[in-house]
Amino acid sequence: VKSVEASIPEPQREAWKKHQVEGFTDKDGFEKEVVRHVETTLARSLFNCDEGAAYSATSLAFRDRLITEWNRTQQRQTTADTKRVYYLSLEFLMGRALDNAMLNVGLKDVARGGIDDLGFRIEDIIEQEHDAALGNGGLGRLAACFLDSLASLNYPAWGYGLRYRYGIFKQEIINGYQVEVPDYWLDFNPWEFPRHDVTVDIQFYGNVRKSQDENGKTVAHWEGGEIVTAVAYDMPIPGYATPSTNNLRLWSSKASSGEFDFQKFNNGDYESSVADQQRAETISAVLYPNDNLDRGKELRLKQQYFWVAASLYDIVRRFKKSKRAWREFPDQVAIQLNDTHPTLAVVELQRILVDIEGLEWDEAWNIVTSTFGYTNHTVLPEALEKWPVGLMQHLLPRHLQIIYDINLFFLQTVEKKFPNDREMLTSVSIIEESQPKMVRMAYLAIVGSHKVNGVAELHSDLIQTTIFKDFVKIFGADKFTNVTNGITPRRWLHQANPRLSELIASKTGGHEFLKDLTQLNKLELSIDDDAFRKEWAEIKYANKVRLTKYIKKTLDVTVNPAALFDVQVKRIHEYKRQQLNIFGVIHRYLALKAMSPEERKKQLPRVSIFGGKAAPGYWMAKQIIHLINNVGAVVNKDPDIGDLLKVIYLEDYNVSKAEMIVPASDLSEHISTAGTEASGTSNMKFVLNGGLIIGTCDGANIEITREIGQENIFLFGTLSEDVEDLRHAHTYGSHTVDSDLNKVFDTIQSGTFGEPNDFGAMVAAVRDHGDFYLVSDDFQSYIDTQKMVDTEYRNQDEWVRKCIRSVARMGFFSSDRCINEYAEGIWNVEPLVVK
Ligand code: TH1
Repeated sequence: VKSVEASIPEPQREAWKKHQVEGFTDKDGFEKEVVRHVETTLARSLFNCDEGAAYSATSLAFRDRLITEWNRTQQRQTTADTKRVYYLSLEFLMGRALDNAMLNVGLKDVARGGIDDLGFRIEDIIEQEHDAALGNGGLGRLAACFLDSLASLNYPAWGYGLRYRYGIFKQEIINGYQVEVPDYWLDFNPWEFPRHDVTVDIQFYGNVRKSQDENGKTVAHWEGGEIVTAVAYDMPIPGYATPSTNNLRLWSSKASSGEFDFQKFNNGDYESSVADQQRAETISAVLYPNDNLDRGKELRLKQQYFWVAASLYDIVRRFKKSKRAWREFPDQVAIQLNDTHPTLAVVELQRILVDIEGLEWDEAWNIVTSTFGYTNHTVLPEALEKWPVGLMQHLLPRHLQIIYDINLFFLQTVEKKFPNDREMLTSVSIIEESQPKMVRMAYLAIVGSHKVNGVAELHSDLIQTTIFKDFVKIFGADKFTNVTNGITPRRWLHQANPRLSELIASKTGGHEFLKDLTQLNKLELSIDDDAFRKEWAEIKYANKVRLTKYIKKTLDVTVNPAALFDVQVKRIHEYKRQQLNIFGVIHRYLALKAMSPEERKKQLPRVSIFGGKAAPGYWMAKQIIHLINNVGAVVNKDPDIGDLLKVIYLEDYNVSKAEMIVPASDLSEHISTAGTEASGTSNMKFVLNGGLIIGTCDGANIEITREIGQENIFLFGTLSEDVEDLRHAHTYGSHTVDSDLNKVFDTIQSGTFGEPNDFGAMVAAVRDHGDFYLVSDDFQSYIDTQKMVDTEYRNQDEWVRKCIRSVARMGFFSSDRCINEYAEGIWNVEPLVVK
């Protein structure tokens, strides 16, 4: 393998070296770069440079700096010829890049000074950036946190995804209803590098012809159909306090040059040749806005194959340059499947090895299964991907054949292990014998990988004992493992809450905790330090004031920053139970209304803050949003209530808003029906920022409780092992709803929050249709637990102590720990330090 340097002939090397870009290191150098970019790259006069232009120029200056280290990292990885990790994810919820880049390269203070000299405030410049919102929620944000950790820990790793022209829609709330507006984010994106020379032609449709080679072996040829071209766009991913800068490669679709039909064009059919062009571009046009839901759309399957095929072509091309034998592929390449969305990669690699490279099936299959790992993120049946066999046959005829062969050989091994067990065979078959027949993607992912992991302990136990239990019998328990999710402390503490990060640094011996989060435990030594606790509380208050101002500005509602801020921000979903929260709020409102003015004066003021998007086609989720807004409209202007209760719906919740909201929370809600939330990761962010949790025994809440101590968390509700029995009882026994919840329902149906029939279906889901999410079972313990919260919040000194103790014990939840577990237990890769 030649390094780039070696490819330049000796006599010219001097000139190249002399002019190598190093990037600025001080304020003067930074200012020079900004001014140069304003004048040349942006072609603007210095005298009409607004905040937008200043943002652009600042980003370009930092981008230039990143490129140098990025090139160096890539060269180092290529020459070292070590194993790389490829993280395949249909979603990367990156948020903003500038602040992160400044902090990771350690030049934010330099930039602050420079920006100030040039007449701007750095906070205003940061605010100019449009979020890169190529994801729905936790799954996409997890991928983004993983990229940060991979780079920070110096792992040679690439992310592969799709470059959607439209990210997750922008949410507007109009008359209390969610309205979706397209998110066109690419107008100016300084963080991406188009690689017009890195393209891959991707085939769809067509048919399969079989022939015999000279040895009489049958060879499959996938012919005809249509071709779409994938173009690479690269984004540098800087590590924190290390020169390592990894790559996120996103594919964009365009018509292949052959596709622009010159025949049609010459025949004067210009319009239809342009239409072909646009059809090709549609593939990477839009992110599907469903979280935890599979809708089985043909275009989604096209997206998946397009992205997977381009990525594998790229990975294989890189491997082939090393001139190694194929059996060494798994020593050079680890590919992680982020949920089942990239599962076709298993089939595509088998196809490349067998059909194109001519390997024997078994040898190829060994390589494939040693290469892949599969992470499951949900047990919800509506989220488990299945594709109709007919659709697969039409779109990817050769892949369907390979899937049938994979299934055949797999079922043969099952048959050997469990002779005459027909039930077992039908239950684990990759092909579901339904009408129509379906390909079960999770089963394919399990069969095609050497490790399968869940994302929190309870979740990993559940997949091994429920949805995948037969596979544990077949493959053994060792194939299944847990890697509890984590979050990057760089973005979710240092960047989102700079004052808290400084305070922690002052008590733990500098910012080392950002590289080793377990060092937070030193904070416990300072817990009796009055000045420390005072400063801690002041920071929380300042963060709440900031959110208060934002609420005033955007919603024109005045809230009291001294009130308890109770926050639930996440995708809207029945299983996440925002309806339980709002029913609780209505209950609180009714209780306040029933009090005498004297009694009211003794109550603790509370602000209930909601935020999150509903999938556009998820009617019930949209009803929930509507109810919350309608309750807010009544409560917030009720003179009896005043500051005692405010209900806020924050529009368009996204990563950059989370960075403002999370540090301002006193209490956050993670109240899913037990057994439904695989992990949750915002729970970790809230605790890390000095907020407490009210939550169910679900997902990572359980491990958070174990780490921070049960006296520091407000747990309530049904346990996962009791869920099935309760559901059964609701449907087959008599299901009654307690009187407090019935009063809430009666109030809703009396038309207090709109028309009497507005929320009939939401009420009926609990009262009459089996209450699948156990809202009625958990309501009373939820209300009682919220009462305990009120009581405990009054004792501010003890509350602050609980917050500090919790933060001190959160070290486990760094995504660095999580990535190290993947590296050791699944990928078998080592860090590679640059320079
Ligand atoms: C989420 C899970 O719901 C959440 O509990 C978990 O913390 C997160 O993944 C990260 O592990 C999921 N998001 C999606 C999105 C789609 C399909 C399945 C899931 S599971 C589109």
